[in-house]
Amino acid sequence: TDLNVDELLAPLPDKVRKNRSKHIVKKDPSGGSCPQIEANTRTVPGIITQRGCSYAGCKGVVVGPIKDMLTITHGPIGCAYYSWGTRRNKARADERTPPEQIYTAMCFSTDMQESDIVFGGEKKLAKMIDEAVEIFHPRAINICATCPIGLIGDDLSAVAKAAQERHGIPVIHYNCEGYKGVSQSAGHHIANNQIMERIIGTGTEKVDGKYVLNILGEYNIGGDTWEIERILGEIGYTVGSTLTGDSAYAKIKNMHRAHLNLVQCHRSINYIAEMMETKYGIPWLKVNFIGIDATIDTLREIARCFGDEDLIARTEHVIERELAAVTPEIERCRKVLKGRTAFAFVGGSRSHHYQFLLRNLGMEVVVAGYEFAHRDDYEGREVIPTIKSDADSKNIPELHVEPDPEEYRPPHLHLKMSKEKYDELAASGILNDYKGMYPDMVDGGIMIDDANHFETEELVEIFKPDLIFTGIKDKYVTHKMGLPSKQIHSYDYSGPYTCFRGAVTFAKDVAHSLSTPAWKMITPPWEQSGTGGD
Ligand code: CFM
Ligand code: HCA
Repeated sequence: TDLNVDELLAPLPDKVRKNRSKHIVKKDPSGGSCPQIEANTRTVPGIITQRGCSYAGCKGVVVGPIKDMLTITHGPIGCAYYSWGTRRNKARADERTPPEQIYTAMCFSTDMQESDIVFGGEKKLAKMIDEAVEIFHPRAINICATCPIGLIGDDLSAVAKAAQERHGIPVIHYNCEGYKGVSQSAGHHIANNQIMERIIGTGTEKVDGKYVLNILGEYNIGGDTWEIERILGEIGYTVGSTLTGDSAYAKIKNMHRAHLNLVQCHRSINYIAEMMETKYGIPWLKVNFIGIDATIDTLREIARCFGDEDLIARTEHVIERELAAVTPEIERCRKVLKGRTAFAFVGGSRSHHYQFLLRNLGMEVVVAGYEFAHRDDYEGREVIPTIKSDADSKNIPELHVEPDPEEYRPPHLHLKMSKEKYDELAASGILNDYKGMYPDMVDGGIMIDDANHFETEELVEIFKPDLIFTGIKDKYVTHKMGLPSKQIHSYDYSGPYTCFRGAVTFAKDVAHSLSTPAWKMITPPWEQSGTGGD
């Protein structure tokens, strides 16, 4: 299918058409680098997009999953309620965190009322912190701001500081008011800054293990992290901490003691990866545990980073064993799915990652888009210096970090290799880099940033995909069009989808979804006669 972007956008008003055309790029079949795509800019008001807010990115995505921190949403009850458990970031007790110190299944909010909005909410927040400490005795507290808090000017920093002195535990505040940026992305950055300044590096424990890895940008949706940890553990790695799936304050503070940072979701956590590289000399490796071949490539690259022959041999052994266990089931599903096409519309990294898994099943993503990624997630990190900052991006402070006088060590020492060997590895380009989604798109495929409902419907008409990845806002719209949709944020109550076993669970879910005759029985409401259009 050859898409004519002008035709697609023709029904829109001139100004909107001009704006939206910059957010759509086609993969050039004759090769060449990625054309510039507009991203991380304001959505046209009135357009129905899937984006969320800065609070969602900070509380819902990055800090909320830290299981032993009691996270308070300062604001009216709605924001807390709608970020309560819907993301399916799982957590369980472990050797550092007993069950009674896990707060992720609970919901804490100051429940601001009209009089608090008028007279200020600082006293209410301070009282709530006291109450929370008295009842739960948490190790540390997060306070996340919602829109009205910034509007009425509550001084979170002062309240947090006073509470920290009163109770002798860290009380960390996040000025992540919903409007702070154009999407969730702003909230990721705000959360990254505070975690870096207030948590990482404050621990003094040595983390045991010859090869200690952190997993950044992995949130344990549906248990994803646990499957990754199982595989890494069997190869012989120690996972120091994740950020932030099933993570604990008690571990995050010692993250600077790891040897290598793996980055699964680049969008939400690249700031910390980069800052830890500068401050501690810990290199980072972009990984992908979604898809069988992607997992195999990732495991081989991690082993290559340390260059230890034993580790390389154990890696191959685990790959061989896992592959043998899943291949028959994958082949069965592949028979059903081969040759089918899909759209992938997710937040800021899965639209890329899941292309590998679908390819293993014989499927191809023909249209892919992120809700809130930046140009580098599409075009690769080399474009970062050319990204124009605007009033919205200037809203988020850039932290300035320097090598830590005590804790910095050059990267080759972290990786336990000679300077020469490290230079060779660095020259191969696998460290500290992300090439974005474009190189992995199918020839002629479409990348679309911040797609809206109008464009989604039009694109479905044109490409007639067999499957669409969506979130909750677009899922049912596409169902009504007779198109199977996979909720690829929450996995529709399924998962884990990572590594080898996860690929089988995913393959079965998709094969079931595409084989059901239900889709053929649907007549969309707008094609039914006599409904009066309601
Ligand atoms: Fe990263 Fe995520 Fe995603 Fe994201 Fe999200 Fe998510 Fe997502 Mo929903 S951190 S960018 S802000 S991979 S919550 S676990 S599924 S939009 S593609
Ligand atoms: C968020 C969280 C979300 C929402 C998913 C959806 C998630 O962005 O605030 O729209 O269905 O994964 O839970 O992305």
